[in-house]
Amino acid sequence: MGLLRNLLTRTGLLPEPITRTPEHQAEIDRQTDMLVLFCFAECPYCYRVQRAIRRLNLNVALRDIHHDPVAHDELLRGGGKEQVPCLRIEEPDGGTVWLYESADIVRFLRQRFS
Ligand SMILES: N[C@@H](CCC(=O)N[C@@H](CS)C(=O)NCC(=O)O)C(=O)O
Repeated sequence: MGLLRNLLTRTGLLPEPITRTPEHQAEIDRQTDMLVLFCFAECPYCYRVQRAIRRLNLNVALRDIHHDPVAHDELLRGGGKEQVPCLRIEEPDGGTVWLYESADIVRFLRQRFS
């Protein structure tokens, strides 16, 4: 592990991902295929959610609305507002939930994937 990475991990800035058996991770990966996080790089609330994603070792697709105009339009049309972070959840029954608020997104991810 590099020095910087080591320092960031020890100070809690870069949380160590939890580990799972390959089978369990594959099942989690299958479930997280249904998730997309709309965000942008300079947003501290997005960083908070991305830390949780890293900690929980989730493969969640990221869409940067400042660099992806299609993602920007999708968020606005689907979620109803331009605010990030927003987690798009495609439910097994075909429904779609647009979950705003970093604290609510982190709570959802922890409840579902801890
Ligand atoms: N309370 C929200 C705050 C999110 C927020 O303020 N995001 C900013 C970017 S850092 C944003 O999207 N602002 C544009 C807007 O609200 O329309 C959270 O915790 O997620």
